[in-house]
Amino acid sequence: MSKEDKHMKKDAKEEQLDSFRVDNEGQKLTTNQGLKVSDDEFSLKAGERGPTLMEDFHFREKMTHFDHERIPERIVHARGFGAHGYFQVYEPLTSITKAGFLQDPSVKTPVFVRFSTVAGSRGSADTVRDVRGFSTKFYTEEGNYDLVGNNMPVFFIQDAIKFPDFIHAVKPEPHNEVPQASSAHDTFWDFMANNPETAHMMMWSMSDRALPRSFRMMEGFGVHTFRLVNEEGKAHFVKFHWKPVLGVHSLVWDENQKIAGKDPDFHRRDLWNAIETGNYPEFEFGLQIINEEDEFNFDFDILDPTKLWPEEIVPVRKVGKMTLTRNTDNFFAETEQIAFHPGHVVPGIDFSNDPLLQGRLFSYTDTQISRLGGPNFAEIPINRPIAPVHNNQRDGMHRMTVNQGPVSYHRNGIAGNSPSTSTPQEGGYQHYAEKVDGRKVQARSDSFKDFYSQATMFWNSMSAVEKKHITSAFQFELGKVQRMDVRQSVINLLMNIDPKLAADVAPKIGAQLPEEVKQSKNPTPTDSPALSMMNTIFSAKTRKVAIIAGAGFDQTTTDVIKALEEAGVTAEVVSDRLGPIAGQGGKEIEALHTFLTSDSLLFDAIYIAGGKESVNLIASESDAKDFVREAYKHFKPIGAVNEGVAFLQKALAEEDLNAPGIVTATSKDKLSGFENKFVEAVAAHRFWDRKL
Ligand code: HDE
Repeated sequence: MSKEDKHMKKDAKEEQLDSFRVDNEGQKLTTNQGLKVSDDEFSLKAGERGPTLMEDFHFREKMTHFDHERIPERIVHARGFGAHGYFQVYEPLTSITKAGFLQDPSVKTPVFVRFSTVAGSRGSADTVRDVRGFSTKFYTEEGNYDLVGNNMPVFFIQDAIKFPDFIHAVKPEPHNEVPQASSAHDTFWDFMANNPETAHMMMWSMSDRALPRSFRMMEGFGVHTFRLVNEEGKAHFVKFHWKPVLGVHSLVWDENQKIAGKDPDFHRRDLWNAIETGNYPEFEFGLQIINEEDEFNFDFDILDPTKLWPEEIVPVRKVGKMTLTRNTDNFFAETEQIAFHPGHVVPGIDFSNDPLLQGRLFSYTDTQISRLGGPNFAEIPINRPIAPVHNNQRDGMHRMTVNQGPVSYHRNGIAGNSPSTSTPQEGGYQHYAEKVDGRKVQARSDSFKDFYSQATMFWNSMSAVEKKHITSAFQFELGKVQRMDVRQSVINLLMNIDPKLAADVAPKIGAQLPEEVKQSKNPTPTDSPALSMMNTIFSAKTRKVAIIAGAGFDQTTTDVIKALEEAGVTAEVVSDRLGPIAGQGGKEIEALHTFLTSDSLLFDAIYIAGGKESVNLIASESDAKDFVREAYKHFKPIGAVNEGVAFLQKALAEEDLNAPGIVTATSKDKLSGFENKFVEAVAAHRFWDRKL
């Protein structure tokens, strides 16, 4: 954190958290009763070699607390990582919503964001093929507003009643608890094949969106249709979006699998480091808005959570920005204990009848009661609103509030009927008075029955590279499925999305290509360019480059490091040893990694320094060539000058040296401008045209 930030005015949430923070530094060790402890190493025993005595209250208190340190992990989204920040609206949104935090661009609303994977348990790896959760708690002056979204705009199922079934299918299989954090197994694909409403989301989860490079480089979506309501009571349907300022970027599948072993904390480390180094992650807040009168003017049902609103038809209006500026003090107290709920809303934000959303409105409070041990979880510091809380709810496990006075009921005369309700003008929440009329039925609306049009639209919107990745994702995932009939039924389903895709997958998994194709009936746009990650923002900012250098590196090395840093790149030296290393001309750089402690998987690009001595040292490291080859295989930019190029020649096949994204210079004239070219290559991220 920079000096300036440290002195930034604390926001209301931080001030509130201050009263709960405890700093042990310089303090005396005590029991939970505040008694000073004289010995914390040896239990009280009857003689030095005798039995421990029950009387040792300090031992018993310490051990009892330890025995109960764990709480149940979240049933889904168990593995997550969070940070604090703030949100600011660009302009007053008065015409569409009365939500207070969306009115004044000068107001910074404190937020806490938790990113997560869905299927894996708390200790699983970050880089798995999965949907990512993207939950934001806005601590507004009107109470907490939670936007509990994902990094994909649609969902697997249309009705909440299927959620337990879907989650049972995706989680490790119950008889042997295998596989962890993976969808590549029979029950997941059996569910997909038997529930064709999953078709659209299946395409998203087989796409590169399921393999984010960083939490900082993912979009976020509210998924469901919500309502925004203004002061006059007029409502609009909306979809919520988060657009990362750094663009949407992914890793390749091979990298994901290997990083899961090399650095299971890859995403949390990335977020933590970005914030610590002042590279604050930023996300623009976007709205897609549909007038209530237009509800039925689309060829999809706007209540169906397996459908998105193509941005080309309903543009995303960017209305604000969220900046994450502060890491947590304590993972458990903040990230683990935070409790989100899509039903935590403020005046001006309301729901739609999306049957998935309606079910979520029940589930989230319910789950916290077992996860956080009772109904008082809203009193946990991270969950407390900054708005005052007054009501007649009382008691329960772990109650912290000391409510005064005899009255705990509404309506009362003794306390003048306080706490009193508020009119909408005073800020009282009023549900949108939607007219509802219908028979009680258990049914799927006919308007929800087109499962394939948007799945096909998604496929059609992909670039050739993205299509290739999706095809091999299906080949991999279905290749892990043991039951032939399950593999076959997924191919049958794929035929309805794209017969060519089905044809490319089927032979690899020993399945047959059925002749009959049940084409979808509803016309939709053939593609939506906004869905392709090729149309995102590309930048060198915060990319991580490995500088491979040993003692005696040449003088260009520090110029390259400087140029990279000026472009906002993080350059870290990988060498044969850790610590300071001396180069030509008295230059010194600090090696943060060795080939043993690091891997090119953990970098976005690599640079091989020149200097004969340096290159000789690097060449003597047995892992150095693999480091370079793997970066090549993962389409990463590789830079080298002078003797560094000679090393590159040894590491790569001759025909690969002129491949896209290999930036080299040996002669003096070529050296001028090298830094810019290399920075440009880093900004381009990956070079997909390489032959492997
Ligand atoms: Fe969740 N979901 N969900 N979900 N969800 C939970 O709540 C649930 C759904 C999402 O960082 C649980 O506190 C049902 C869609 C995120 O703490 C639980 C249904 C979307 C998180 C729950 C859905 C989400 C959760 C588990 C179908 C994207 C992590 C622990 C009707 C819009 C929140 C918890 C965090 C967590 C239920 C579907 C996002 C059990 C019943 C769709 C990001 O309540």
